[in-house]
Amino acid sequence: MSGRRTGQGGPRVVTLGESMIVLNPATAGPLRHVQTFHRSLAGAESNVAIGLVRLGVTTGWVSRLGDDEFGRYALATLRGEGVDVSRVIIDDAAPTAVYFKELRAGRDPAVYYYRRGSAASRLGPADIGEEYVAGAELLHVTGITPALSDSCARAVFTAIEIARAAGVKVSFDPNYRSKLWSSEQARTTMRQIARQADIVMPGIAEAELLTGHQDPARAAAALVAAGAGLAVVKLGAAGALVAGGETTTPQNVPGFAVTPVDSIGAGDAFAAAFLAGILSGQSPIAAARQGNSAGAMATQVVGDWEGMPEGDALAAFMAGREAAAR
Ligand code: KDG
Repeated sequence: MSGRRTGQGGPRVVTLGESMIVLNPATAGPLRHVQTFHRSLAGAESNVAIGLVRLGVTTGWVSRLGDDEFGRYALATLRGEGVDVSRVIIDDAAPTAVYFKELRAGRDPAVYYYRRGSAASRLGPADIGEEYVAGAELLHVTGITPALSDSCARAVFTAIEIARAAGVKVSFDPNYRSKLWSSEQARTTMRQIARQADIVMPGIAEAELLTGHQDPARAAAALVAAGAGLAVVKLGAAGALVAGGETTTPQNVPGFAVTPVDSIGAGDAFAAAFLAGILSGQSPIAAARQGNSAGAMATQVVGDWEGMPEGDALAAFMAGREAAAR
């Protein structure tokens, strides 16, 4: 998958989905007691887009944003990070979505969404530029977008159809969000997507949801048997299991021991660095090691994308080199 598709001026990777304003609490505990929030941007697909761009891979993000202050902030942030936002539609009929994080000692944060009826939930098949997707090397989709609305689900399947017809690889991170749909709805739709994807990157629980196997190695093998070219099950701090390609038996790629300050976005950092590795011709094992490193690094910074590493920082982390603190 290394090398540029010829005759196209667009980004190497295209992704689509919803970005929201995230309000990060300044203090831990139930939100009713939190007085101060720090505003930032969130959205699994735009997180991956930022991560890819930071690793030198041109990436475009397709979506709708409200014609409001938060929409303008989201657009400026993504543009500032170097993501191609030329296909983003400003929709004056609906707002940009918002979500709140709640910090809980010793556990992953809880999230509260205010996104129903948002501008991004109005994304539809007509918003997917055929040439834009067909000119890329990779289309990246997640299981969040089809959960937002029927038109979003159709947009995802349209993008996949365009990609497959044009020989563009498809990667899929299930990113199951139980607050958006039932596990039965999610399983049905996600299986349809996984079957058509070249690369499937679930977490342990998502791998079980997709395959019925609790054991990640069996789940990874089942995903490959169901049609995925490569299956990578993310195991959190324990690393990742890689199956498919030249890896006949699922192989464990160990993770890095770090003390997280914010785990949200680690999976997106993994996805970005893994995909960047594959796009640059690395083996799936080497790409997973790079993904594990980026995932660990992302947990060291508060925010969903702020901790996504640039190439130099990633290389230094992987080599065990620490930047001097003083
Ligand atoms: O993957 C991190 C995401 O959970 C976050 O940035 C917000 O897209 C998001 C979601 O739907 O939860």
